[in-house]
Amino acid sequence: MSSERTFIAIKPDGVQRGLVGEIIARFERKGFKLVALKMLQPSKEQAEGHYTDLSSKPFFPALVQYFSSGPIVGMVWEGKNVVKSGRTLLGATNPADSLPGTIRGDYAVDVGRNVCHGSDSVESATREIAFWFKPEEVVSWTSHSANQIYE
Ligand code: DAT
Ligand code: MG
Repeated sequence: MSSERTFIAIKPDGVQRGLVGEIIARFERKGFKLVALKMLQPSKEQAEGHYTDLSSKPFFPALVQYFSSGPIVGMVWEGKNVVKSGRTLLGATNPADSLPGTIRGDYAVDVGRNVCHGSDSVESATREIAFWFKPEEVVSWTSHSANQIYE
């Protein structure tokens, strides 16, 4: 069984709109395993560090302002192909293009308020998990359901 991991965050709009439980439930029901979780208020510096690859984009200042505007819920989810599958659960970056059934397709309208973040590659996931979590905050555990989810 793969132990791939991804960093998923519920952004300030998702927290303010009461979507924390809904988003966690979608990853749980899919069959992925939660291995780390924290609520925190990102500083401007943390927001800039998280989105460092986008620092040259025109929307970067607004993105940083938004991401640091309220509490977020950061999580690490584990499972087979969880990086790519997590992106599928989130939906396209711009909610105008996100399909119904995805989180952004169901709950968001504007690209600058798209409710959730998910790592876009295994390399990004490794960097983001290390950015937001200490190693001891990520818990390795065995799910009772593992044999029902993986063949
Ligand atoms: P994603 O969050 O799907 O990985 P991204 O990494 O390209 O997308 O961009 C990070 C966030 O920046 C995205 O969730 C919303 C915002 N963003 C992206 N493109 C944007 C744009 N053209 N205008 C405004 N905000 C944008
Ligand atoms: Mg991204």
